[in-house]
Amino acid sequence: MPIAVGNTSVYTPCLICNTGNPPQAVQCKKCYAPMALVHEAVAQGRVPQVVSIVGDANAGKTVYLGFLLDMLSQRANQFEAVPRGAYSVNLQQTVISHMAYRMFPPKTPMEADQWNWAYYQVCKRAKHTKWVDLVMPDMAGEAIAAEIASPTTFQVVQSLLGRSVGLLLLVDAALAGNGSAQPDFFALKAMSYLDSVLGGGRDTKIALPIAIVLTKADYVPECFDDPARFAAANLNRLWNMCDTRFSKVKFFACSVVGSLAYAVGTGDEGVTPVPLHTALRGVLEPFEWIVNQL
Ligand SMILES: Nc1nc2c(ncn2[C@@H]2O[C@H](COP(=O)(O)OP(=O)(O)OP(=O)(O)O)[C@@H](O)[C@H]2O)c(=O)[nH]1
Ligand SMILES: [Mg+2]
Ligand SMILES: [Zn+2]
Repeated sequence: MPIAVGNTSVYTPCLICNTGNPPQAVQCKKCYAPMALVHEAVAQGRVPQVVSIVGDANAGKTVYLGFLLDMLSQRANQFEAVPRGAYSVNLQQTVISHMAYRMFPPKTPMEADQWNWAYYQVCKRAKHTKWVDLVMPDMAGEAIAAEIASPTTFQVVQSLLGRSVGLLLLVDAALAGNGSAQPDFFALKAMSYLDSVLGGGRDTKIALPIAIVLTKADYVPECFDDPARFAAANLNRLWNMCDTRFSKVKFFACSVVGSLAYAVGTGDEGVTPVPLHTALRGVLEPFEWIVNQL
């Protein structure tokens, strides 16, 4: 869908922020989204839907998204997923290969031009098979926090959230269960930011489907029994905000490791958790719920 600007040059609008880019551009010059998203969407003849994954730094976004995409490509629970473009496989490959060496993947860099983007065609084999095209970027927690603290510092975050048809908000349940108020405050800020970006009126609740995923639930197993109750008790500010302002919110618990060891270095690098084996619990459910809402 190239658009003509002036009468000489042809620019391609970015799928995420609409900025015109030269046809040979690899990344959008404004938000760094891969221009391959646009080319793929043109080839498909359909505009994909964006599902964003947000959460504080270290909440578990990269690990979660990597495993989710891998489960989808392995046809978990009758899902089928086709990556559109080889770049879409990078994130899943990074996460799986690190975990095979018993390491968690590295922290996502703050620079948006280094984020991994995944563009997948997903469907669930059922009576009425419905394919959905999804774009899911792996954003850095620090960038999300910076944008929430002073809107427009990371324009791409705002453009993405404004374009999203569903949202996964990841919250560190282990921290919250340990009595830290940080996850609650971050999530509360994120929801209030969303409230203003999506611009709901005072009396109308926001209908965007939001799955709140309580990560690292292996540390707090009671989270699996009743995630909503865990949130009401340990993330009370978030829970109240959701109740007042958002109409489609559901809480989920998730964990990707079965057992952990702790490695202590000789220097001052501190203690590193070593994932001894992978045991996925609750990874697919939040995603499936979002897809069912679309
Ligand atoms: N026990 C446990 N730890 C986890 C789990 N998922 C993630 N972690 C830990 O959380 C850390 C951060 O995970 P990431 O996925 O890199 O977090 P992130 O949200 O992408 O962080 P940024 O890239 O900084 O935004 C990992 O290095 C692990 O130590 C889990 O299911 N169980
Ligand atoms: Mg990350
Ligand atoms: Zn852009």
